[in-house]
Amino acid sequence: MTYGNSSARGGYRQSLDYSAWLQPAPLLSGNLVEVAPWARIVVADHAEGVLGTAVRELSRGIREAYAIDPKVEASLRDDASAVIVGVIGRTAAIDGWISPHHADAIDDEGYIIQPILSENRSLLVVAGKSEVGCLYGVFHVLRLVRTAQPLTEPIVETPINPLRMVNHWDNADGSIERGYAGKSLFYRNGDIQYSPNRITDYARLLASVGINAISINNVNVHEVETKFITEDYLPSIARLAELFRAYGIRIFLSVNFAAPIEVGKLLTADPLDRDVQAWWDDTAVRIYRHIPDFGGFLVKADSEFRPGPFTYGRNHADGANMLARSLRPFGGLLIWRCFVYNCLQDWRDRQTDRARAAYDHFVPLDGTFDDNVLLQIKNGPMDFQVREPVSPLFGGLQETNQMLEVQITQEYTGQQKHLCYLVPQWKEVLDFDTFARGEGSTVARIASGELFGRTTGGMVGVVNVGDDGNWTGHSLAQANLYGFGRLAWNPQLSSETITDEWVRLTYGLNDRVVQTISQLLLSSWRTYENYTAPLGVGWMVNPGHHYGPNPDGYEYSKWGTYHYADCKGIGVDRTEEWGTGYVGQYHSPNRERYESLADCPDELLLFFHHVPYRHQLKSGKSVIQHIYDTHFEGVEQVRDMMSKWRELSGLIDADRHQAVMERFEIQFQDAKEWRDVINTYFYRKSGIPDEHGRTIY
Ligand code: GCV
Repeated sequence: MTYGNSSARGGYRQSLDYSAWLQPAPLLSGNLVEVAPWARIVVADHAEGVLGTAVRELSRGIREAYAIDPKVEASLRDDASAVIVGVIGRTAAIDGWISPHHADAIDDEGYIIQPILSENRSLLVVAGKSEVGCLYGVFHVLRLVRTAQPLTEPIVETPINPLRMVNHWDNADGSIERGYAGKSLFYRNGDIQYSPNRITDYARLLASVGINAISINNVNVHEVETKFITEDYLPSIARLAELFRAYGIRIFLSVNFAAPIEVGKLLTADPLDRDVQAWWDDTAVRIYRHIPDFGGFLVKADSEFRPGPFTYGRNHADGANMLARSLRPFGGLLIWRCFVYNCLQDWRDRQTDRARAAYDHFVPLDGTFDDNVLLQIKNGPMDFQVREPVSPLFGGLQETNQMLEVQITQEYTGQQKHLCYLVPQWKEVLDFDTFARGEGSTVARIASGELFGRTTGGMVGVVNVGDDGNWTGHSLAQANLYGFGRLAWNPQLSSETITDEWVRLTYGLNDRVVQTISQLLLSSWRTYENYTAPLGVGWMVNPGHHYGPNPDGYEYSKWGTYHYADCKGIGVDRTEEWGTGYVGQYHSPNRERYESLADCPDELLLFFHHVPYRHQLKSGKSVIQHIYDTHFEGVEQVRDMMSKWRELSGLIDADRHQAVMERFEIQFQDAKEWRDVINTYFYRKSGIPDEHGRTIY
């Protein structure tokens, strides 16, 4: 069941890289922070379950920050200073310290941090309505301690999104689809194998940013993983679930829609067949017997050759509701992905538009999904490109629970070899106004369920973690995981706040370090966009692995991913008047803005319009000159990033400095390749030279 590579790999569990954003504070600040008076005693009414985890995390954090071992006591002594951790209405020691007004402001997972200072004692109360609320409160306290911030005012926090989830695309053979940080943390050689210590360390990283759900296997469910729902695998999965449960994280499984045939030996997987429903009902009973707090199923159906209800002439709601009904008696959720399109398209056909597909499939079904179903919607209509418009399903679906899916793993954004910090991209998505209920109908409000008064909602990220010693391959890619969690907790946080927090927690409090790394992170998405596919056109990558430039790599393929560059111009006409009509899936005024060549934002121009190379952008440049300029500029920006990073030598630890430097060197070489391939491609297509006479091949 377990594997021993954490010790075999020479104790990387002690490395700074491994600690990620949970660095011991003295290491960060260079000297011990003055001991907080409350830190010597931790009061908690018991030390088991998630509250036990909270107490252990708090004790550990205090030990690391102040080099003292706090005493853990069951009740509060009259005159003692202490930190009290407890559940409102249950823990006697917090009675009277929490104002009803604060208590009313939090939900089940929220918390209140209440400092109480008097002449003779100093108390810090960390209270939640549940044990997991206490755990989140503890992590908040430790975040402040670790970044040397004052703890003098009350803090009242409650998560905006009910579900804050990561999806693993891990396979039983240990590989990870689109994984760039080593092998799976959960599997080896076709079996469930893991290091319990490593899983616990992972769970604490996730919980520290508020993640409360995890799906542990690839949405492309292969032969072995199809059997995860059987007695052969459930005992091991239950032990894994236990490790996550200690941190308030519920596990989900991706399931194969055809499992009734492949595992159950039925002749059909038709969602309206009674035997099929009974088979899934039995399966749910079996799973909950092993994992009483099992989260539910995640399903990719009728997508990229995965089986689904279409085979039986049924629709997505038939499929999703059938599974949801098996889970309902246990409080389980059924998450159904909307990444559905025709992946056997003919490139000659210019009317079929992959961008339209999700909306066309799902909007007609709005209102027909059960209450414990959530539709999981990728941020854009295509597939995690460096730049896409927001999926019009947000705002299109109004009577269905939904989740926003983003890709933390950098499939199309440099595969964790390149620095590409995606928090600013996700912020743009969350802040996008769909106008579905007039102004202010943002994606953030839709995903959380608030705008349409839904029963649940949330954010999910395809995670970027593997068994590499630093979790994410590129050390700085840890910031994407951290930022995802923080945004899922509160989409209103700014990119700057999240970035500043992460850098301080991970690299310490030196101002120069904080400013330099923050700036590198915050500019990196735009830099990556500059030297890769321009103006929202996407895709110009090598087929299959999706790394490196190949402008025609997908141009004559079946995947529906075309840019239509010829000698005169480039871009996809998705207008209602002349094109595929995709623009019509947006509400006004987005619809009019995208339809109009004059109003369409530059960065999405080629997503919505086919234009001549000399078409003038709002910036005043022609499309072709913009392409040349951004590609030359992008490479210079990477050069600049490298020199900024070089200047941090001596200010941060040598190991991480060196490892990141090596990644920058790869990024620099690759950015030059991108620049030259893309510029040359467009020069050869258009015959238009660069105004500045720079080298194009
Ligand atoms: C898990 C893209 C990726 C696939 C992925 C798919 C999905 O097409 O390239 O690897 O499959 O998205 O999101 O299901």
